[in-house]
Amino acid sequence: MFHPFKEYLEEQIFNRFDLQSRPIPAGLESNISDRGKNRATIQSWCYQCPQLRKIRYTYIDAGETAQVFNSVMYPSHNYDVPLLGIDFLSFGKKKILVVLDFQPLFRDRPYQEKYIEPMREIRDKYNELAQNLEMKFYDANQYFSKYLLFAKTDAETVVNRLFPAYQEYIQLYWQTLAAAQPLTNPDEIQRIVRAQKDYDQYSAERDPAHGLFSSYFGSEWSERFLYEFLFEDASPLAVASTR
Ligand code: BLA
Repeated sequence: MFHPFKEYLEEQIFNRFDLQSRPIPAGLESNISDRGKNRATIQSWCYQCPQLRKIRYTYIDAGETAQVFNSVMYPSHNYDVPLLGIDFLSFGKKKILVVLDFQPLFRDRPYQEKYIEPMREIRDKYNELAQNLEMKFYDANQYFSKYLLFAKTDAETVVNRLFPAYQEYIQLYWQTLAAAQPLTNPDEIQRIVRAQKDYDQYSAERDPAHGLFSSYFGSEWSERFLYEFLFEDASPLAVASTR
């Protein structure tokens, strides 16, 4: 269901950036679950380039039962640009949930004006994909922008609306990255290091996918996948943040 989205992303990053492979810890690149009747595969890819220190994406294919495409782009620490977050999920073809956002590292007004306001024009074109759904796992005010796409939708809308919206958001993201001024002040860079690490910690602790991964691949593998690959700058022992 989401293969064209993965292919578009690959075509974009391969042609636009001087990519280098970024290692994925042994055993986490892929897995196959043969529990019961439903075969599920998970596969991940990870790259880096001067502008983006971590580009990761994962595809889960459990046939009709589940299709998931998930990706995060982490800008290099000398850019305060938001992370690009993608989470497209389809369960049994009936339940389709899509989330796409420039995930802000900071919430102050100038940051918002600079990095989030430009999304507005695209978001307004795709109103049906911005449904203001309530978040059960995450806090919409942390690491989500007000122009995120977040919708429960159907297969037809995925093809006809989500795909063009996705392309527009990605193009805007490349423009944003290209226009960003690299930071040189070590204190400012340290602030980005901390903000991206906080994002990993927050995301690892809230991730609603843990149950999904565990059901297919067991809890031990899932824990490693979360803390050693997806959100590797999070610490599994850290006390839950209260911010
Ligand atoms: C929700 N994301 C979900 C759910 C799952 C995943 C299983 C719950 C769906 C449901 O309601 O039944 C799946 N999350 C994953 C997978 C990975 C993951 C497979 O991290 C990793 C491979 N989630 C993200 C990113 C964004 C994101 C980058 O990983 C940002 C765009 C958003 N996912 C997001 C949101 C929800 C969600 C906002 C709804 C959660 C809520 O209601 O609070």
